[in-house]
Amino acid sequence: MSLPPGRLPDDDLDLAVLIRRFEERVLRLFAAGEVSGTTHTCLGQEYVPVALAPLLAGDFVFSNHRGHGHYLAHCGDPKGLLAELTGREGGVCGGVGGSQHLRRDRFLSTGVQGESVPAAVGVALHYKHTRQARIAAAYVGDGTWGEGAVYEALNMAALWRVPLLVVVEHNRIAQSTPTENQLAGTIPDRAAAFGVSVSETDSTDITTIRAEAAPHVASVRDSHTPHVLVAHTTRLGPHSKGDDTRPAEEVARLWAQDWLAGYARRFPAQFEDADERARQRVDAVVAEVLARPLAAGSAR
Ligand SMILES: Cc1ncc(C[n+]2csc(CCOP(=O)(O)OP(=O)(O)O)c2C)c(N)n1
Repeated sequence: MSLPPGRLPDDDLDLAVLIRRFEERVLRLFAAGEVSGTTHTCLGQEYVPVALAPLLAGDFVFSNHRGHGHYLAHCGDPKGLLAELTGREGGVCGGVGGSQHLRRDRFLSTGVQGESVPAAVGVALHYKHTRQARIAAAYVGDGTWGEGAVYEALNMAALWRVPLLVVVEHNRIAQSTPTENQLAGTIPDRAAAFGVSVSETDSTDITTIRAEAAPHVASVRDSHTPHVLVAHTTRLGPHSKGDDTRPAEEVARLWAQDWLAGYARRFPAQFEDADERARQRVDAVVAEVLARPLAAGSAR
């Protein structure tokens, strides 16, 4: 049965709302002293990994400092993630990695900007040599195009023709620096300089983004040609915890355009059901995880 235009399948909406409620709770838990190390949330950007996750099942996903949504979309497992953030038993990495350093199966995140792209090229080269139909995907921010490693990696990826997908979550800010103050030219032009193909999307609709990305992901997989997918998006939250240096009016303007609130206005009944499920799930995850003992290797 086809859905009305713009209406998301329940699974996609459930996952996106779960990520939103999870991230909101992480900020509250941080304020309560329950989170070890630092944390960066993906508030406003949830829909990007939700859109891409089904296209990348079985692939290697590299994530960055803002990786909770990536982890939840690609691996599920909110309990393992929360236990990792709070240094409790059962954390993805035994409570040692924290928010930015998650490793599980074919998922790896790093807090070092740009570090993932060369590593992803290596994994992609391995997949090519061993004739696996897998690709390596790396999520990076637009600010990470200030890192030289990204260009060395793109150079080798194009030269060696490896199945690499770079997903740029282009939120127009890097910590406190607006993109226009630090990026000369454009990201597509920079990728094109290496002969790497680029696609861009402004959409916040999960179904649309997935449909747009599908042929590019298929081409990376089938033709072993790297691709850069630029998703124009919005960071609604602070860079990390309470460090939003943008004027309050600008942040208010961004929240007024929140993609999820817009969805809730268009499909209120479906949204309310999904929201209730997400809130209950996050409540249950928090209650269970915080009742666990601290992990032996935890930094707390
Ligand atoms: C090599 C390196 N330099 C600096 C930092 C500190 N740092 C963490 S996130 C960040 C900004 C990242 O901006 P962007 O890539 O646009 O991603 P966003 O935070 O907007 O998602 C900075 C400077 C770092 N983690 N790694």
